[in-house]
Amino acid sequence: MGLNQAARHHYWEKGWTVVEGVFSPQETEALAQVALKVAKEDLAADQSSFTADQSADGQFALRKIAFPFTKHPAFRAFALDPHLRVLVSDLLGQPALLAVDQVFMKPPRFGSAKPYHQDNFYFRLNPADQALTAWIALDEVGPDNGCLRYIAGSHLGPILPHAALPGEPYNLVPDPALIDLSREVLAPVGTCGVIFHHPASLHTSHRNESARWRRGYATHWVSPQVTSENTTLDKAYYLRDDYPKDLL
Ligand SMILES: O=C(O)CCC(=O)C(=O)O
Repeated sequence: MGLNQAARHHYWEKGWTVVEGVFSPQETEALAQVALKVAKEDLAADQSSFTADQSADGQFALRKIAFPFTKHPAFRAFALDPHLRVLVSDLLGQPALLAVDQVFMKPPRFGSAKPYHQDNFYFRLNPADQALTAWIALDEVGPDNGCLRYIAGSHLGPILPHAALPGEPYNLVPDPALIDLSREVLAPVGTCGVIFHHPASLHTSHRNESARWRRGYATHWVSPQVTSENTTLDKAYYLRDDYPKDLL
């Protein structure tokens, strides 16, 4: 099933769109459990501030699983789900190739904020209109547990200069004076839903203040025409020998 007209319009006008119920509750819950297992393994191997948060009482929690596609076959099956790919292709107007992925973890009452940023400051993809992020909700996500927030229409503006936040070298952010918070819109989404956002969309998420998890599986897609000004696509998944040939 493809994307409806209203969802497509919202994406191109505002810079993101929410599609509920893309995955089944069973498969989503199974992947959420895999995410916990992989995060535990990753945390055992690396508790550096680049990947983990530390609470006031000294507990560690993984903030992000890097390259989950390479770490467990369940991520691979999930990311290459045919329904998801149809929706991505609909937005790109081109065949969709999976380039890279990550899971953003926010444990209950612990997960830290992700400050405002534009993905294309990091990725440098061209043409940006033929690339997007599909952020898959592995939990019900609302204002209390750190839903995504967007600056409406920011994808139509330039990529802003970003600089590291004091004490958070992994978080590169634009000058707050350049972010028009009056245009901020929250994007709650149910478990199994997907938020698609443009690489130039300014987005953020707050700390998880709730007693429940907030896990988001971010899959980053490009069309065959897209190139990067940096090394983002050098190890793109669609270049791997084990990427299904019929999806190229
Ligand atoms: O999940 C988050 O809090 C951040 C997500 C994000 O920055 C992204 O998917 O590009």
